[in-house]
Order: sequence, then C-alpha cells, then structure tokens
Amino acid sequence: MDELVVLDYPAAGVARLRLNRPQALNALNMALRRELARHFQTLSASVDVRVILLCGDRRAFAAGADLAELVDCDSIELMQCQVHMLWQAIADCPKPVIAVVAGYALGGGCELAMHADIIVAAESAQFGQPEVKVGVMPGAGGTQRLLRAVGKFRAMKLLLSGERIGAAEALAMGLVSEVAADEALETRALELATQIAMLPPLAVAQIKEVVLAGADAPLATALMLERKAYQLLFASRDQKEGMRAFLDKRAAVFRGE
Ligand code: CO8
Repeated sequence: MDELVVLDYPAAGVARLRLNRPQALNALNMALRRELARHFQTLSASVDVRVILLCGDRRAFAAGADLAELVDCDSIELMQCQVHMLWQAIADCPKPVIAVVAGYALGGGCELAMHADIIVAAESAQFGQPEVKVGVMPGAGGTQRLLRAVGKFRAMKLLLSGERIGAAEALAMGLVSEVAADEALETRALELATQIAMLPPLAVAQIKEVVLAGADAPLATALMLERKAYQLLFASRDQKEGMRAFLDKRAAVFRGE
C-alpha cells in the first residue's frame, strides 16, 4: 500500500512530509492522521532535523476530515479515537513547521495548516472552515487558532458562513505568512526552511516555545518567559559563536550546543 504521508529530506536539516491521498484531496482519514503523528514524533526527536515542511499537492493541501469515515460516526466512537492526541503530536513539535499550501486547505486541512508556525501559500490556495455546511464545527483547534490568528470578526465570518477565501485575502487577514506564485511555492518554502535550518537551533527552539506559550499567558508571565529563555541562551556555545563571528566579520558556524 502506498504511504499516506511521504517523508524525504530535500536539504540538510530539512524534513519534508507530504500528504499522499490525492484521490481524496488529501482528506484526513484516521490512518493518515496516525501516520502523520508518528512522523512528527520521530522528527521531533531527531537532532538532525531542524525544520519540517508540511505539504500537500497542487490540488489540495487537505480538504478536511474524511467525511466518508465520519458520516456514520457517533460521539462515543469519536471520544474513543482520542484524535486530539494525534493533533497534539504536531502541536508539541519543538521544531519550526512550515505549512506549504496549494489548492484546498479546508476544515481539518485549514486546522492542520494552523498547527504550523509559518504558512506559505500558493496564489491558488483556498482556505476555509466549511464544517458548518456539513452539520458540525471545527474540532481540531479551528475556532481557537483562527480566532487568535485573525481576530473575532474575521474568524466568525469564516466559521459561521463556511465561505472559502483565497490566498490574497488570507494574507491580508494574517492567516498566512507569505504568498508565492504557484510554480514558485515549493522552491520558496524550501528556501525559507533552509535558511532557518542554518540558524542556531537552540535559539530557534526557544523562540518557538516562548511565542506559543506566551500567546496564551498574561503579558507579565509571557515577558518573564521571554526573559528567562533569552538569558538561558547565553549558556549556549552558539551564542558565543554567533556574536564573536559578527565581531570578527566572518560567517558563524552553529553546532546546536
Ligand atoms: N472527505 C472525504 N472525501 C473527500 C473530501 C473529504 N473532506 N473532500 C474531497 N473528497 C473526495 C471527493 O469525495 C471526491 O472523491 P470521488 O472522486 O471518489 O468522488 C474527490 O475527493 C474529489 O473531490 P470533488 O469531486 O468534490 O472535487 P471538487 O474539485 O469538485 O471539489 C472541494 C473540491 C470543494 C474541496 C470539495 O471536495 C469539498 O467541498 N470537500 C469537502 C470539504 C469539507 O467540507 N471539509 C470539511 C470536512 S469536516 C472537517 O474537516 C471537520 C474537522 C474536525 C476535526 C478535524 C479532523 C481532521
């Protein structure tokens, strides 16, 4: 059987996960979600991996939860699946995750993209939370991550209407980090990943952790978290190397120590 998630390493320090259910527009069935979570757990623990690219294909990043699998589901089955643990494996990833979105990112697909730290979208990308149109609502963080990303009134419009928006609108509202031409999408995302992969990984990891933990903490607590992480980085060799290299006018060599 074909893998539902294909892993490769397109550059040093960069792992790429590609959803591979093109016949169903990468709809997220349980098997795919399990495979994805397993990959995230492995990549999270690998010291050689600095950045993770999360891709679909040209037609779809992911068109949401697999409706064929869900149609006859009942509440108890849903609870017993413990699906939130599969999502948590992605949310807990300490390395930067870049979602590379072309085509549809709908429902669970949009929620999956919102688990990333950076979203690079193709001009053709379409985002939406159409769950309401099939009688449910987002169940993988969509109401909360969208709210935090774009604010109440834009989030409510998308969530309550189920309307889709294009990449330009998503960029304008702060749902994506950057838009690239369709044919340039993967190259641009890889360039960004490679750039981040060359930076000191301890600093990169601290930035991710503090931004995410701080976002939901009171400001004073979040600022304290930032200060502690900042001070901690002065215990790293990469801090000495980075600053010394600047003063010596040479390129720094970061070792993740
Ligand atoms: N589930 C299962 N199969 C799907 C899905 C899906 N979400 N989306 C598309 N497919 C399948 C179609 O059934 C079709 O299969 P087949 O060729 O065997 O008939 C194939 O993919 C191609 O789809 P279309 O023929 O419909 O392609 P179009 O280009 O005409 O339309 C659309 C593309 C607009 C994306 C359309 O397919 C669509 O509206 N899909 C459903 C989108 C949707 O409602 N997503 C939300 C699902 S609910 C959800 O995500 C809840 C999340 C809660 C928790 C998180 C769980 C992961």
